[in-house]
Amino acid sequence: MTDRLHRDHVPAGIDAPVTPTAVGIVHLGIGAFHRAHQAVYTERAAIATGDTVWGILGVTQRSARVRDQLRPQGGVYSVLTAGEKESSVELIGSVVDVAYPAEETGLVLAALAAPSTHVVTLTITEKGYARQPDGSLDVTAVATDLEALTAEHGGAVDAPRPASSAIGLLVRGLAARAASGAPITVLTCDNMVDNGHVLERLVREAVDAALPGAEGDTLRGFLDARVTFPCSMVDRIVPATTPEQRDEVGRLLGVRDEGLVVGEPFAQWVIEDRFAGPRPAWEAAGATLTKDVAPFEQAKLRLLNGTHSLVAYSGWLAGHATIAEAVTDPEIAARARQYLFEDALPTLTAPEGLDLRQYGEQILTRFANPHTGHTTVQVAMDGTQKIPFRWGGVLAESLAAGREPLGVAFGLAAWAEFVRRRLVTGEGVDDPRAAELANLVNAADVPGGSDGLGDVEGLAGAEEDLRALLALPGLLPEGTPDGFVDRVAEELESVLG
Ligand code: CS2
Repeated sequence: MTDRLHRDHVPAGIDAPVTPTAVGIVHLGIGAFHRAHQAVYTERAAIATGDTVWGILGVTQRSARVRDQLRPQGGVYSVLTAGEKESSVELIGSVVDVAYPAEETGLVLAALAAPSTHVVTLTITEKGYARQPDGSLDVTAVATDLEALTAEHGGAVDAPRPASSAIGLLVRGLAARAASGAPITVLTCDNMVDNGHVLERLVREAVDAALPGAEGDTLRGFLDARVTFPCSMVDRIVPATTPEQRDEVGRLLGVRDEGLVVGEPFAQWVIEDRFAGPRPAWEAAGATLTKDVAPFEQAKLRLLNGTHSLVAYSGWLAGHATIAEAVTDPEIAARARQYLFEDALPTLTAPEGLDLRQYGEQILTRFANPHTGHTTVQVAMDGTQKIPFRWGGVLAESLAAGREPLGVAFGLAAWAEFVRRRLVTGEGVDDPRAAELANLVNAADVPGGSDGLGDVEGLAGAEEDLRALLALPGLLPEGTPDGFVDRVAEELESVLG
């Protein structure tokens, strides 16, 4: 089978995808998650309303892979929904094209400035925000884009410098748009507390760094008057697609789909209703538009993502390749429940109409779905970026209320031991702060040649490394007492099993 899926020859027997008539959305970070989530809502909203002006220009920052998967297919791809009992495939046409800024920055800047574009969405993951441990913008990480912004200021340049960061690209695009002053909404869909405000602050810091003083006034005025940064909560479990899944769907469709993504049946999107201009009718596809996203966002981050991380680290240490396997291990399940129901749940205020206990149970059931194939290493990546948002609030608020969150302590011990063991064995840690982590772990252990377990140096050595890792700036909430670190250290034994 050599034929490739394409917009112009869709296989028979399957609903044709939408054909957008304009680009209304620029999406930064077109990975699997966006394609299985916001792009699906956009597709279904177009089907429900008949409004086809909300085509998406996807932007892939790190490599040209997604562009090379989707451009030859005219942007069309399929979504495999992998349920407990049955699976289904649907075609999505809302993505019109994908651009790779290393080669096509001009295309993206033009789309961000175009009057037909009304919304920028982002799924660039926590690390994409170029934040320092204290939360402020890491200007060195976006330096080349800030220099380009300074150079571009005062008019479009013929050949814009390739953008090297998503935040930098966004700010340069907003600057290009400020010339016409057309309103635009910047909607982040990443798993961060208060995500819209975080992004707005970073954008403003970038503007101040590149255009300090009066030359930045037009852009600042544009941001004040014409740009909004709503918060949102997104939810759907979307693992990395495997070659086997591509083959399976290829057989089903009769054509090869290099852009296939896989997701669980559940999906949720809660969006703060604060748009600067027109937007797709995402509510027609099941999204919730609300004044206050915070309670939904907190419940999701603390209950779902927090439990996910705990299951990933402890599951990987126990030898489980997938989340589904890990969460059905009785010892890990007990710890997941401890974290969910004893630590996290008491720190939350239920959003209207949501029963948090049921929500927690539903999360455990979703994790146990074996058909998504979500791996523990995938969820374990970028721990330093995720942990503060997932466990930080639970930890600080529990301690302030006089409770010791033992599930959090177990999770942190599992994270530290995961990091130590990956470093000792030479497997490495997939984390933007991996070099700092390696420096913290006792140099004598790395690279270990031994069997890579606690027995490389015994419990005492593991504890020393754990204490060093927990001292990483920005990991634990400020003011976390030493007594709690002792608690985490006490959990090491159970983590080591
Ligand atoms: C996961 C999330 O990889 C991770 O860290 O916790 O990607 C999770 O699957 C999604 O947030 C679910 O909506």
